[in-house]
Amino acid sequence: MARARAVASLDALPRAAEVDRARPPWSLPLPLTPREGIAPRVDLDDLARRGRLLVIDSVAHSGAGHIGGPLSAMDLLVALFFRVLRVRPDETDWPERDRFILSKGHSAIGLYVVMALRGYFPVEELATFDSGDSRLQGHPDMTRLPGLEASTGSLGQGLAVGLGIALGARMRGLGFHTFVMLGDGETQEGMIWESVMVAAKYGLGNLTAIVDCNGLQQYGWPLPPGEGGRGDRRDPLAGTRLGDALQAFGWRVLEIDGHDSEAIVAACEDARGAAPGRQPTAILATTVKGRGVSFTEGRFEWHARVATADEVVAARLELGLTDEAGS
Ligand SMILES: Cc1ncc(C[n+]2csc(CCOP(=O)(O)OP(=O)(O)O)c2C)c(N)n1
Repeated sequence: MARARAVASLDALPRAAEVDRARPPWSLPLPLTPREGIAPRVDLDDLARRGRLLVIDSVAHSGAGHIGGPLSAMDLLVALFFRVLRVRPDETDWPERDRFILSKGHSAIGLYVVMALRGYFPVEELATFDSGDSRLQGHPDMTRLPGLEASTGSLGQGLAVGLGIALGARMRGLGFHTFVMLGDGETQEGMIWESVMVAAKYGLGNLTAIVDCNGLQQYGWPLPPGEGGRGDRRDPLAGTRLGDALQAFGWRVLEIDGHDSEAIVAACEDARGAAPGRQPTAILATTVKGRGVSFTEGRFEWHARVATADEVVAARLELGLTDEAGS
């Protein structure tokens, strides 16, 4: 990916590697005792607010990256890593761990932020995001960062990887669950539907797809038909009912508010509990692209914009992460 030009005022940013290391705004009730599998009770909404600021901050620090998708997915990622996934951040090759694949790999910074908060690596390492020698590449690279189950970024591929893992688990008699997160725009990729068919054919109840349904893609769909200032921006999914299509292929479908932490946890546990029924589950999570900050919400321009210094400060204020204790 071409690196965006750093703005002149970037030096004024509260950088993870400098200012924030002295007084982390994301200070948590650590340690999170990772070997318990599920993290002890913490406020998921509070974590998500911290996560959103870290996304904006890390992208501003690196000068390139995505904002809209990571922010729409943040509540899903936090709920998964803190309540749903049975993982051991200090033992990433634990054979019985649940598998999570971020098929919409451009939202990598959202995943890294949550992994850092969960204890996979130091939060300070987020300051290396997207630099050449970093473990935290712009798109997930499983050869660099332990804890990633797949390298993604070319949309459409993650569900195929997940179904292979789920099928392998079945054949080896392992009881873990595989979760794959997709973008709603990503479901336009044909390979998704090949995977949907195969997962149903083999009755992979141990596979769950979570679709981040934020209704926008890279260039939004802000123009009515015929007004194509930058190609044809009409929504090619308009009129397609994703849930009906998945059900027709033999999947269970759950529809939830993707910003409601309890609903997310309940749907994921429902999917896990339904595994013996041999029907894969799709969780269609309605979200808002850029969720959490007024000037990024619902704006396709923030798909991959870099915040200015003023915008970082404004986001911090809106997210309520400004007081003395940094809480
Ligand atoms: C095969 C492929 N085509 C195009 C892209 C470029 N691209 C990156 S993100 C994106 C939009 C994805 O939209 P969606 O899946 O809805 O993700 P979200 O809105 O959650 O960011 C596109 C077209 C890509 N990464 N891979």
